[in-house]
Amino acid sequence: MKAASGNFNSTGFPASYPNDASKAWIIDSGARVELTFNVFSLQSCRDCSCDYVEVRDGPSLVSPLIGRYCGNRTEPIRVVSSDAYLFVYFKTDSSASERGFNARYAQTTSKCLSLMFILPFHFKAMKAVCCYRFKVLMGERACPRLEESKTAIST
Ligand SMILES: [Ca+2]
Repeated sequence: MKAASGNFNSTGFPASYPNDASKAWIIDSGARVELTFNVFSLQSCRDCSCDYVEVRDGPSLVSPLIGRYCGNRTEPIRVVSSDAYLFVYFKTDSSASERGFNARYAQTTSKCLSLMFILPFHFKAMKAVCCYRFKVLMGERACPRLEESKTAIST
């Protein structure tokens, strides 16, 4: 999707998504992009192994993983890329489906905005900033590499 902003949904949304399906979206917004899942309701399984959405910081399935999401979220999931691209992959297994998701993306001019980031696997909300830079922990220094930020997440 090559546009400054746009919307996309899981297949069939707001009706239940199909089983045994997979679909990928590549967002190319021309600038750093903020992606928000406003509605998010997927089957919930341990480690998001049944139905899930993966978001990657770049244009392909080998770009760094930002998070794998599943379950029913009452708070929006927000992700900010470090460049113009995000890769979104939606995968479902052979049984049980939910309503799915509705997502919106838009260019963001903010250097590192404050956002609520929901940790994959832990369902734990924390105040964070883009590039996984934790404002509270790390202050206003430059964005760390992903490895470094994973360390920050786990502490
Ligand atoms: Ca399923």
